[in-house]
Amino acid sequence: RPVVTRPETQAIDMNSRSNTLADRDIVPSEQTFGFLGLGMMGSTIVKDLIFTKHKVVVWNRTIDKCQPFVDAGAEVKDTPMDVVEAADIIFCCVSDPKGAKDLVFGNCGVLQLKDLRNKAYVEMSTIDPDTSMDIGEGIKQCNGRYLEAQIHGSRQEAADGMLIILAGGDRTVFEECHSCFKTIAKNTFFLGNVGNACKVNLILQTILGVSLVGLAEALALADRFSISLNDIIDIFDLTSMKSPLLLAKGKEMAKGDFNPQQPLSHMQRDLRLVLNMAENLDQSMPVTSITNEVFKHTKRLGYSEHDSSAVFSNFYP
Ligand code: NA7
Repeated sequence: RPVVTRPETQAIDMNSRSNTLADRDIVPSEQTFGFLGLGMMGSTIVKDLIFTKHKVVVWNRTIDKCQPFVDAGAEVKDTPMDVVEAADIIFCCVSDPKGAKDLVFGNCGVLQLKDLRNKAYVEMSTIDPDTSMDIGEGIKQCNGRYLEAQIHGSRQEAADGMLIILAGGDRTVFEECHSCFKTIAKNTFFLGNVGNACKVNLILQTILGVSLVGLAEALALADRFSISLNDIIDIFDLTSMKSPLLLAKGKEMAKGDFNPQQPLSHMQRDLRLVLNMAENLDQSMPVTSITNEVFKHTKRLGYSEHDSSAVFSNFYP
């Protein structure tokens, strides 16, 4: 089996700007915004918030990643708790539900501050509804306000300011985040109670995951017939089935270019969360279950950090 090399980590380009920002006429909120988690998504978001003149205080587990943001004008703090102390509205954007909970309930976490009056906490990490409700309850018990603001879109869409924000929880927080959301997203939806936005986000991810496996399996069959994958994609483009995302993913599969826009490990995490959610409802999800197995196996092949389109590799011996 060929050795799979990890994709190169791309350094954030602090000077790049999404073209959309010029047209959006953003008047920055006067509030101070905290940001926990400077991964690929978090970095891209914070970079644009600083550019649009928001006051930002940052923290990241690996502290070195904070330096470019400090150079660009942000303040850095030693712990999540310190960020909460310094900010009015705190965003969190980390890998998974466990990380999201650690930052709230853990040592030096948000709740160590005990009194969150006049503070609002906004969860952007992709999480399941139960985790969001637990976090929301913890924040509320300390008199804080809570909003889940799930970010739907790829890393490129984040860089283009073209995310979709799916929010649920405290509507006043949603409104107070307006200038931040306008900076990073093309659309925002307020979907009611805590949990609703997480459900909608995970349902969209189910459509994506299942579609990618279908696309990969079909292209692998074409390849076995020695039919050009580019021909298949060109014809697919002319059909009513076409979608910009599937076309882009098909091209990546044809080229074997799995530069991570939506890491495969995140896709599999989402499918796992979907299946747990469905399990609690006794909802049958046979296709999603198989899709999850395919992604799990592709992770074992070494493609966790590649793009979700690397699921194509699963169909080669
Ligand atoms: P990345 O680029 O993989 O970054 C993950 C970030 O999460 C990074 O800042 C990590 O810190 C941080 N992280 C992960 N686990 C923890 C724990 N346990 N405690 C503290 N911090 C943690 O992911 P993306 O930026 O692409 O995506 C982030 C979210 O946005 C994800 O939920 C997507 O679905 C949407 P590190 O730098 O490794 O110290």
